[in-house]
Amino acid sequence: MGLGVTGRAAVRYSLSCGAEVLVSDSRLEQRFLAEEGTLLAATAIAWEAGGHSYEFLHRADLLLVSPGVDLDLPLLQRLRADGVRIVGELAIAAGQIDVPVVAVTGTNGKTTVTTLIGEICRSAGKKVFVGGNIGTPLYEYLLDPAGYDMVVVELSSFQLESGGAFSPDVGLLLNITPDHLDRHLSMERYVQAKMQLFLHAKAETVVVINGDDPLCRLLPPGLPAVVNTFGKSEGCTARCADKRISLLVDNEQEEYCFEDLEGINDITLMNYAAAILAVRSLGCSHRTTEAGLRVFCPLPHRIEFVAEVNGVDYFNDSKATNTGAVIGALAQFEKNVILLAGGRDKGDDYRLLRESVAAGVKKMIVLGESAGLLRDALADIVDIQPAQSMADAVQIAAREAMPGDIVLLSPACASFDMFTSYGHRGNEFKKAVLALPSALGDKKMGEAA
Ligand code: UMA
Repeated sequence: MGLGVTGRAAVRYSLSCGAEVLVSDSRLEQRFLAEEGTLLAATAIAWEAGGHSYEFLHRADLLLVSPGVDLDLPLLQRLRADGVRIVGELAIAAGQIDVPVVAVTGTNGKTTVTTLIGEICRSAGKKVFVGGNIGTPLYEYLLDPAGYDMVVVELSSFQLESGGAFSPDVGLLLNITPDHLDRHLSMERYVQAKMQLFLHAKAETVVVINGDDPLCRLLPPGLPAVVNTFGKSEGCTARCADKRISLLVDNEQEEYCFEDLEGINDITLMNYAAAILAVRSLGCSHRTTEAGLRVFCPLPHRIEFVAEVNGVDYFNDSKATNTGAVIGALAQFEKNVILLAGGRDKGDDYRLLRESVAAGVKKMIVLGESAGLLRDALADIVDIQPAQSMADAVQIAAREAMPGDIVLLSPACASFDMFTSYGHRGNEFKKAVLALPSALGDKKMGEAA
């Protein structure tokens, strides 16, 4: 159900298992055929498009849902009641992976920590499959596991919800702040989805959670595994303070010092601490781990420096699709931020931004479907101006900014109202920044005249 990145891999995997495959997709038939015609012709599978019907789906013994499918749909409830087993790719992978599996979830930082763990393990000589929400479905591993000696997956709450008995050898929960509430409907259910990661943990499972985040501590009762924590709080297994991380390994104090590195901030340090706990439990040495962390380059679209134009620094944080991520980004800049935000609303409460916006944002430029919601939540504390497009937003920001200011795209929303992905949105932002005339100051004076 759903023939996107996951669905296409699910089709290939199911065919490789000898299954008879049916595909159901919500896209209108014309678009569906234009986009998926090649796959459909090559596999000769039965399909329906333009929506999901009981009659078609009831023909299945097993229904493999894509992450984007809402498990609460009445249609799915009816199919479940009639005996159709409904699962996602994690449930299929459960018990089928013979190498160590590391799984990373949380509202923010998942992609960074997944990449970090993968890179450190590779530099320790392991052959690592890195996938999941980061982009490559786990089905791809199941289709061709030869040549890998470990798996690192980024997992979203959507994937965990349909995860069945999946249980990683090392599970990390980085933080929980509001996100995807349009799908989960309440924070309680969102937390519950995240906790699926540990529901089937065994005594030997390595559990790594954010010790500073009370929601991360709401672990399933009777969890048999030892819990490792990272954070600034006293008692954390890996303690972060002043660009340093310290932890006890085999009763010996281990120190990681990043004082000499520019650009290390509290968020980076927390991500590093989570990764350290994971890779040390997998046998990577202190030296390899520290070296791996030191060479790690920040990923695109995460507080990514784009350019300095006329004394103004432009940062692309398009990956910030919820308020928690925006709060984290704003914490990196003291003040004088011109914030570009807005996009497709996911049910977040934008009032959560009030404190950070009041502390450091001098102006907000809003675009996309949620522009009105952002204005309702924040207009009494900050000057807000609407923009019609990304290029328009960047030009307004450039006109308003003074040397020393920061222009930050950190949207707090999904991108799908105006763009195909957060990457597309970030690239459009970068394109607009790089197209700014470097002598804009002169132009501004000209306009004023
Ligand atoms: N579709 C249906 N019925 C539905 C919903 C969707 O037919 O009820 C169809 C759509 O028409 C489309 C296809 O399903 O053809 C899309 O499927 P999908 O939305 O499940 O997305 P995939 O292309 O399979 O990509 C998914 C993840 N997307 C989502 O969770 C929404 C990707 O994460 C992930 O990289 C990929 O699997 C591989 O694991 C993206 C994401 O935005 C980056 N994730 C969210 C996030 O990070 O916040 C959770």
